[in-house]
Parts: sequence; structure tokens; C-alpha cells
Amino acid sequence: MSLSLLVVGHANTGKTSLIRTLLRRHDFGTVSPKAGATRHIERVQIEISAGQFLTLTDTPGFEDSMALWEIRQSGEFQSLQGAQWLTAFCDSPYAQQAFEQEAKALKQLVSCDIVLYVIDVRQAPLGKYLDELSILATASKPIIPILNFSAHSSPHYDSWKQILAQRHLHAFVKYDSVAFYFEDEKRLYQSLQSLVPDQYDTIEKLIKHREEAAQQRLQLALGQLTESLIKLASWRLECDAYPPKVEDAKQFETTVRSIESQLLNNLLALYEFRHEDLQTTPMPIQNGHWQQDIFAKETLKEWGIEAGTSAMTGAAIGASIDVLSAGLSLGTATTLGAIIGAGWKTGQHYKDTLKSKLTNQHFLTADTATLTLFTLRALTLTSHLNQRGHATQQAFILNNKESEISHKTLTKDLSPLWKQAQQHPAWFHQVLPETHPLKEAINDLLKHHLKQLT
Ligand SMILES: Nc1nc2c(ncn2[C@@H]2O[C@H](COP(=O)(O)OP(=O)(O)OP(=O)(O)O)[C@@H](O)[C@H]2O)c(=O)[nH]1
Ligand SMILES: [Mg+2]
Repeated sequence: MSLSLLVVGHANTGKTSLIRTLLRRHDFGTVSPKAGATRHIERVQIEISAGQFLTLTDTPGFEDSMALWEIRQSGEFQSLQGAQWLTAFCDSPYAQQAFEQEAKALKQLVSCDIVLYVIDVRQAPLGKYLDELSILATASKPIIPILNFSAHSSPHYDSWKQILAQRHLHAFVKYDSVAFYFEDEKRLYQSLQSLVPDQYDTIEKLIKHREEAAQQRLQLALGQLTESLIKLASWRLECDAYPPKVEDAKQFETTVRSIESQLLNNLLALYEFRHEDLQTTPMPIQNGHWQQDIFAKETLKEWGIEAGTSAMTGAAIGASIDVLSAGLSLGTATTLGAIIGAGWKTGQHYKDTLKSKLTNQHFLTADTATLTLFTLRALTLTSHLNQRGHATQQAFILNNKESEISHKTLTKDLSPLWKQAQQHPAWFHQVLPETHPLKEAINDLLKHHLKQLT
């Protein structure tokens, strides 16, 4: 089957944006805050399964709809109905001159199966929009009104509802191409199901497929975050002085930053967004925009995390001794020496820490504040990407404004797991199996905390 949807509406109501969001593609057509961005018909398909497609056709927006409706009612077209009038109009001089853009959309009305009429719900239902609905009705095709820009409540919502009901258009869909909700998209597909019942199963397949893809994407995102967290927590840099020398501190920070930027890039790629969709660089201020850096003290403060002096207070030696005292009572240096010397098996991973105690070697590891901040930032981005429409034109600035997660609870829940990872420096170079208990535990906790954001 191929079900053909024609996307029409007044100029600048978000027609191209709607298609971009449905496609999960930011490169379809031209989207602009200025009216008249789409000048030509553009068609694209969503594959449902082999040989089954949903065709979406983008059109230039209507501009002078009132004048167009007057012409429709004028002598030469008045007596013509449906395809007859549409064809006659598109063959008339009007279609070459004043109504060139409108004619492109009207021509497509003849061949499409369903019309998606995109409305900017922030606007009152003025006469020009009502005339558009009247023009569209002449084609006798099923119409689904899309109340776009619905992320914020509109004072005109009820009047639109009433106007549409008067025209027997009860099954409208609330949508927002920027703040994307899968449930809205599902309602759009369900409206299609009710209009073309013989395609019910095919559209159901599409909904299922989309739902599964969204779930899978979220699981992959959490999986990537878990792996990055284990990598970060298990990372240790050996140095021979504490506080560390400048070059050691630099190397440490560079590694942490590169783990973070790799993760953020992976998340962007997973959700099919571009680098430009996120603003975050190590520079505090760039191009006049506030940029956050994982190591900036202000960043920690902004996210509500308290750290001793800076994010990098965590010399591993402190954390490691914590673990040691929980596991065995520290005896004299002789005892320590004996443990190392004997190659104490179950304590293998403490060996480095013990050695550092004796030889004045230190290990820098990411401290709790850094690990918490890293987790909060990645969860915030994941939550945002989950609901970011592909038509969004503004970059997302990673900051604390929308975070609903309590960093204290997050730290409390996750720090015992980070401590485990901290004792396994080899995990920095490994990918643990999916069934590894630590990986599963971190993943479950991240899923739980992410729910508070959505
Ligand atoms: N906040 C928000 N912005 C939107 C939404 N839909 C579109 N926009 C913005 O509105 C502007 C117009 O979007 P377009 O998709 O170009 O609109 P259009 O109807 O295709 O415009 P023409 O082709 O000129 O008729 C762009 O700046 C979009 O980013 C929405 O649902 N919410
Ligand atoms: Mg457009």
C-alpha cells in the first residue's frame, strides 16, 4: 500500500517542520521563521515494511486565502465541484500569477488520500484560515487538522476546537514539532487508522515499529551512559605528587572531558541530531553564549552540587582507603607489605592503592561531585533528545534549568557502584558484558532517575 498524506496550511504554520519531525530528519526541506520558506512541492516516503509506504507531500503555504475563496465562488468556477474546479483553477491564469504557490498545493489535492491541515494554534481562527478550510473541503478528501505549536497552552485552543467541530472535524491532533511527544504522533497515526480502516493493520505496524524504535533508542542511550560512567569511575591517573602537578591535572581533566564529549556526541548521533544541536564546549564563554564546562566550579554550583574546592578534589588515595577500611582492618606497613608480597588473590585490585600508600604514588580518580555532574548532564541531555523534534532550530544549552533530579539522591544511589568501579582500573579499557551485575545495577538506577525528568 501507499497512503498519501498532503501537508497543507497557511504560510509559516510548521508544515515542513511537521514532516521533519515525523521523519526524524533535520535535512528535509527548508524551515525558516520567515513565511514562504517552501516554494515547491516536495515528496518523501516513510517505509512501513517491504513495499508499504506512507507518502508525505510538503506544499508552499497559503497566503491570500480570502481572495482565493472569492475566486472559487466567482462566476467561472462557481458551478464546478471537486476535482473539476481544482483542475480548472490550476489550468487558469490565476495559477500562473497571483496564486502560483497556492495552485501548487491545490493541484496535489486531487491525487492525495488524506489532507493534514496544519494550524498555528497560537493564532486566532481568523477569516483567512476559515476560507482555507472551505477551499480544502471542496476536494472532499478526509482532513486531519493538526494544532501545531501546542507545547504551550493557547488562548485560542477552544475557539479552534469549536470552529473545527462546526465543520465536522472532530478528530484533530495536538502537536508540536519542536517539543516532540511520541503520544501526539501516535494520535496522528490513530486518526489515520479511523479514516482508512482498511489500512488499520498496516498503520498499527507503523505505530509498533516507531514505539519499539523509541524504546530501543532510550535503552541504547542508557547503555552508553552506563559504559561511560564505568569508564570514568574506573579511570585513574598515576602521579607522584599530591596535589598533582599541573601537567598531571591537565591530563586527568582532558581524559574526563573526552569521555564526556564522546558520550554527548554518541547520544546526539543516536537520536540523529547534529553537533550544532548542542552547545557545550570547555570554554566558559564563547560567542557571547554561556557555556558550561564539567570542571568549572560555577557549573557544579549551578547544578546544586557541593564540592570541597573544585571538581578535582578527589585524589584516589582517599577513596581507596575508604574501601580498604571497609574490607579489612589496616595493620602496620609490614602487614601491607606482606599482603602485596604474598600476591593476595582476592585483594588483587587493591594492590595499586596499597602500593601507592607505601611508595608515595598517587592515583587521581574522578570524585563524587564530578561523577554526579557527569551523570546529571548526560541524563538531562538524554531526556531532552527524547523529546526534541527534528525541526528544532535552536541549539540545546546543557544547563541545570530543567533538571528535576535530586543530585543528592543520585549521589547516594550511585556512589556505592562508582566505588566498585574505582577499584577496577582495568575496566577503563574494557567493555563489560551486558549481564555484568554492576552494569545492570547502574543501568536500572539511571532508568529510574531518568523517569523523574520525563
Ligand atoms: N515552537 C515551535 N516552533 C515551531 C513549530 N513548528 C514550526 N516551528 C517554527 O516555526 C517556523 C516555521 O516553520 P516551517 O516548518 O518553516 O513552516 P512552514 O509552514 O513549512 O512554512 P512555509 O513553508 O513558509 O509555509 C520555524 O522557525 C520553525 O522552527 C512548533 O510546533 N513549535
Ligand atoms: Mg514549509
